[in-house]
Amino acid sequence: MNNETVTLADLGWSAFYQSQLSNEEVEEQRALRVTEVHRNSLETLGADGPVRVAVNSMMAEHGMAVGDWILTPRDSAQCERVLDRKSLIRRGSAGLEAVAQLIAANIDTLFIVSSCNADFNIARLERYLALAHQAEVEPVVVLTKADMCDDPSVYIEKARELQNVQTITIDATAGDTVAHLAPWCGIGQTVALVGSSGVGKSTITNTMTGLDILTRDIREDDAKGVHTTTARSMYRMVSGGWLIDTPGMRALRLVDAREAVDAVFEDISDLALTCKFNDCAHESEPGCAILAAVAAGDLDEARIERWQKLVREDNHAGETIAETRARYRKIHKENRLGQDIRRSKKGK
Ligand SMILES: Nc1nc2c(ncn2[C@@H]2O[C@H](COP(=O)(O)OP(=O)(O)O)[C@@H](O)[C@H]2O)c(=O)[nH]1
Ligand SMILES: [Mg+2]
Repeated sequence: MNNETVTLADLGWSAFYQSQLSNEEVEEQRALRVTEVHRNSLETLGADGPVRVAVNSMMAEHGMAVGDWILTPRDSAQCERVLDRKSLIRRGSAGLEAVAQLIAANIDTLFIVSSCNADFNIARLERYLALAHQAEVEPVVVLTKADMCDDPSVYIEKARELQNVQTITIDATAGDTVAHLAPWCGIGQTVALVGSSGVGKSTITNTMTGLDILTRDIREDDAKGVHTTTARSMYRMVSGGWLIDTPGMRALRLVDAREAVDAVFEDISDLALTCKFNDCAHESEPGCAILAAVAAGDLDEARIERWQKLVREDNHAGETIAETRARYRKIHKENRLGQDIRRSKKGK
């Protein structure tokens, strides 16, 4: 991010944030954008350059993400307020914890990266679309390795299954990537990348920033604070915007995303509202609008299955520890019951 001076507008400041400030705050406070989040401190950038801010209890309670805007008095580095976010990417944490981790705030665009090859997978793209929808970030599907594929238009065609989503194909290693992604990467704009390993996220990052971040790739365990100093999280792009790359971006799971999943499958979820039973499982129930549409050839069964899978996954992600334990207990009990029945049958 070098030491060149930036204005608040360069950093993405807009009326959305300005309007949150009282007159007093306008006079006495300064706005800083969070570029790195560590356990006890944050790195931030403002109109007067970088400022290190100690994490106080208010921030700890609020939860901080790279990309956040905070206010401090002009002559101190004591954070007094975290401004409302226009977007927030969270993820469900691994294991039995029900707490969501904050990954990145105030992003404008989520580049959902896949390749013009076997990595291309509609179900995965749909999951990321739900994520973008939930985070209130504009999704753009970026298909890399177009240069290694005979006919990239095949993938554009497949991506049409994703409703109303912009899709572009690029060669991430080529310099013209900067021009292709420019509409989302200009001054004041912030982007993040998601996608499987090997699809070209680091290559895009290097091309867009002119840096060589590839060689010091962030490791997933950074999220636990193990290697927090290996990489910065918010990079300036050559086109003027910002790219947020945090370890948590690598393993995103949906949490509390039922509404977002339904939005990605709007045609199906709308139709489901007209089923006879409001807890219809769309399996064999009478009066099921979904089954009727499939029978009439109006709906693709594979899409319905993908929708249900995401809904199920989200149900589990949103449950509390107690609910997870109860679910496991129930499964365990059913298994035991099954064993008992089998055993008693054998015994006969
Ligand atoms: N030819 C070509 N190679 C690419 C493209 N995108 C990525 N690669 C190559 O694919 C490999 C994996 O890319 P990388 O950026 O490390 O993927 P990441 O795991 O998503 O960060 C590297 O060898 C890249 O040079 C592309 O659009 N065209
Ligand atoms: Mg990488």
